[in-house]
Amino acid sequence: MAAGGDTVYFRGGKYQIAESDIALKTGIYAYVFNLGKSGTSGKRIHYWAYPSEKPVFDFSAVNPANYRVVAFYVTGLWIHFKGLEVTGVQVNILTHTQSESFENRGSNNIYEQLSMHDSQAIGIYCIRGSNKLFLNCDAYNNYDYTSEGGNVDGFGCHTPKGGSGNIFRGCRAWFNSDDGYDLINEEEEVIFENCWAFYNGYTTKFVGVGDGNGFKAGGYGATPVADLPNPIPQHTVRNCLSVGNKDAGFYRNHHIGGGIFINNTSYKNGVNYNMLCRLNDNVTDIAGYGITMKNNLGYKARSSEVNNLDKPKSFLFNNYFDLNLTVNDADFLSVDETQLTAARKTDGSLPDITFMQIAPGSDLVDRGVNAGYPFQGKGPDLGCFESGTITGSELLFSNSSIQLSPNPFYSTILMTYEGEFAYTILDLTGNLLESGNATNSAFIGG
Ligand SMILES: [Ca+2]
Ligand SMILES: [Ca+2]
Ligand SMILES: [Ca+2]
Repeated sequence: MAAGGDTVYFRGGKYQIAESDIALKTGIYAYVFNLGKSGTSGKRIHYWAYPSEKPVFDFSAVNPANYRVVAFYVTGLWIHFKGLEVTGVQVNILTHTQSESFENRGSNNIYEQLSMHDSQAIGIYCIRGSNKLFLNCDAYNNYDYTSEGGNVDGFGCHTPKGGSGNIFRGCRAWFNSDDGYDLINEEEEVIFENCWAFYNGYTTKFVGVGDGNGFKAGGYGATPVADLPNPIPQHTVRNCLSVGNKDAGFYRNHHIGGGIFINNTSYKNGVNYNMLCRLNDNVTDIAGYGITMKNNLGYKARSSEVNNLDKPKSFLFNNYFDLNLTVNDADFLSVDETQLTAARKTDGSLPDITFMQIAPGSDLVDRGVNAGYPFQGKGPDLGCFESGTITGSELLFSNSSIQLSPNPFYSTILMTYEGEFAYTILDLTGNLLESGNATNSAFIGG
């Protein structure tokens, strides 16, 4: 049996899962793979694709009558999934229901380079656990055509109080029949960085099905006030891209106050930015207040660029809707949406695309305010892609140390590393600039 620090490799090819493989049935749930075994602090159990191979887990033959199907049920801690593909997860209940490709209940887990697609199930459904990283995952073509259809999100994060430190980075969600990312019922702050959402709320033939928000960043539905978290968490969405979703690109979903949106790009959504909030009673809908928005960009909303934003009661800096500028196709290197589904790079990171990249000479260049993140030129550009990206940077791994030698040097560096790490920054002549310790990631310098 795997223990902390071990790696279980899955060779490439198709794994046809059978109904007899169901590990556990409890209540209305059938859990196929029951992953309750934990690693230990800093020593994860790794369930990884064998290098450069693609294992595909096909659940299309698992269809137990009257059960919700959870393909991977993850209650263990300190687990790292990487490179697995999950498809064909079924729904067989005709009334309100849901199935899930992954359900997470453990803490300190990493979900990396996973692909959840062509199922009737939510990609990753996270309802317990803290300090999880969802890195470079894709959820697409997930549509429940058996029951009501509109309950399949690409990613859902709904952890109760204590489930803090959850981050989505470099993920994509498209053609999920409900929302791309959904945080309704999330009781701790969640961070989205460099994530994309497009064509959610539609079938692959663009038939409208569910809610269809790219980023549903909050809300508590009809939850009574006494059951709400205190304080109400305020999620951060930055450097994210939302395109052609059925409803809003970025949506507050009746959340109580607040929320942080920095350097996002919203294009051709029903509403590009819908900041609809509620008063503390969680009943009275009201225009968004206490919202922090910096350097956001929108273009070609189908019905409205910005809805439900109380500008005097929010903290707005250098957003396109308040600046004296014109956004048109000439501001971008490309408006070719087909680039959104380009293959990821070999390290799993998002593909380099020209779509929505700011063209040289555009009046969107350097029009942002310094939001505390790296930028090129005199200021951040508007939107999710900073122009003039440094090339020639390199990462050299030696033992447990990393040397960064971009030229010229960023004033701030985001270091992402699995587990705890120590860092020391020296200048070219060997003088100590900074040192410290961090877990998973750290912003250094600035
Ligand atoms: Ca949803
Ligand atoms: Ca322009
Ligand atoms: Ca700039």
